[in-house]
Amino acid sequence: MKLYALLASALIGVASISPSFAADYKSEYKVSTVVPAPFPWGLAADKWIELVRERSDGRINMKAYPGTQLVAGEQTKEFTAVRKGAIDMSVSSTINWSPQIPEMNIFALPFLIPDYKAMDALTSGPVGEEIFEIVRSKGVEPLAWAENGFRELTNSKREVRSPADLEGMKIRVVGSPLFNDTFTAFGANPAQMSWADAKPALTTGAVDGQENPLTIFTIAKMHLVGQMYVTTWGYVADPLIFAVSHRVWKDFTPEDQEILRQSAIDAGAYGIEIARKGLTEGDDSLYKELESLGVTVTHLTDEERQKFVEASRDVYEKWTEIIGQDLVKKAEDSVANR
Ligand code: X2X
Repeated sequence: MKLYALLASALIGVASISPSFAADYKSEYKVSTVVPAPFPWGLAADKWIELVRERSDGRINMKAYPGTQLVAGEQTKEFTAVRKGAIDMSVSSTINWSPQIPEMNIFALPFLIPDYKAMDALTSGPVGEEIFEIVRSKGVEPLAWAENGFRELTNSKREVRSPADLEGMKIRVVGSPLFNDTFTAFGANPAQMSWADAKPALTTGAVDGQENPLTIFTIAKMHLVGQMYVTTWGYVADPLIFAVSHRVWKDFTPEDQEILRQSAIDAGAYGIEIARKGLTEGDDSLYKELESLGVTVTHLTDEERQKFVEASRDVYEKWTEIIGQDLVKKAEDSVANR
């Protein structure tokens, strides 16, 4: 008995100094995403997985599960599953987590975020820190930001330059009620559905349009399901968060936690770069690509954009209360001082 105890404590000693014995790691960690590679979102997740594998010498094995298949495609239930440990890790849109974390709606406040600089000022400033604190307090470790992108409006009916053009149009929106309010305020007829249901609905014409970053549009080939009109208005941004459930996070050694975190930061930087490719002043190749597909791309003038800003003002006020006035003020200041 004594010998066993000695042996056991010797083994524990070895375990604490040798990382390969460090812990009882799972043979696979499941990483939830909505879209896979070659969407920038999926590529960012793949990069994270690859970097962690390399840097841990293969000890930490992660695998991407796109289509939010771990929650049967119900992307607004992803956060709860990560929290409970049904999902180990994820690269997630703030939109999909906002039903459980009201503060996450901050990025979807209509026209809060005018440009990429403003998006960066939010994610890498006090707003990002506060959001991470909230996520952490709910049992999920946030590691880094990546990006889905600015969400632009597309439809199969006509060019949209004003709320009047949107009148009565049936638009697929994502699962946060804020999107319903915003599109109702624009005069459209919003229909909430998951990403899995969106493409069939566009194909059959059950809905006329949708809103998503343009990388999603081109890679999903939405012009082939009749989406021939694109309006760039940058009305909301969609950042992504790399996260690990505390259910598994606590099992990693501090060294391995650092590998997971730094790899997420590096994969996030890569993800942001590819999410913006072709959509910047210096490189507008993605807009050109859309035009070459026969898609009408309408860039709103400041005046035209202002009409949408005014139409959504009440929604902004209403949701400021839900998100929290202090956080919204913090965000407005970050944007103003970017
Ligand atoms: O469902 C969407 O539109 C998507 C893929 O952009 C998100 O998950 C937020």
